[in-house]
Amino acid sequence: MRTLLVLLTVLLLAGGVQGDLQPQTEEPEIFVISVDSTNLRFSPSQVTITEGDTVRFFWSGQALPHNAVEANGVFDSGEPARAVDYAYTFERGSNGTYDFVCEPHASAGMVGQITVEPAPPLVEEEAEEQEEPEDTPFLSGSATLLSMFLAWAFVSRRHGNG
Ligand SMILES: [Cu+2]
Repeated sequence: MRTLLVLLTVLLLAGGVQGDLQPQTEEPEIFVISVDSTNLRFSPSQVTITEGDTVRFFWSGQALPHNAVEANGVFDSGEPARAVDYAYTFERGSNGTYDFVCEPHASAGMVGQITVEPAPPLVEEEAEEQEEPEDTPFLSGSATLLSMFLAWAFVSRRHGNG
């Protein structure tokens, strides 16, 4: 009988632990910026991302050498090249607007803009305010089961003693 009680308690605890699990935040994404068929435009030239995301400047076999340099030097893919694979991750707190150019072709209009939106609050921050109604039936179900079992155990013990 004690084993059963332990088993029920474990089940109850497992339910409690499950209730503490928070939904995952969105996975960081990678946005690829390449060069379009005109050879003088980024493609896409404008992206909107979220903090934590990565922008990857990626092209190869280009007719002309290109690079991607942020106006304030936040990122810089280096010397213009026909093949570039350069990634920059916008960390939490980096929200804002970032203009970048291809240095050799900036005057030809080879420019772009990255808009970084703030990331949602950290999971830990919202953990306490978040209600999880879907877990309540299971928890209360386990609690009911446990109290019913305890009552039964109590009664049967009294009968045994009497
Ligand atoms: Cu260029």
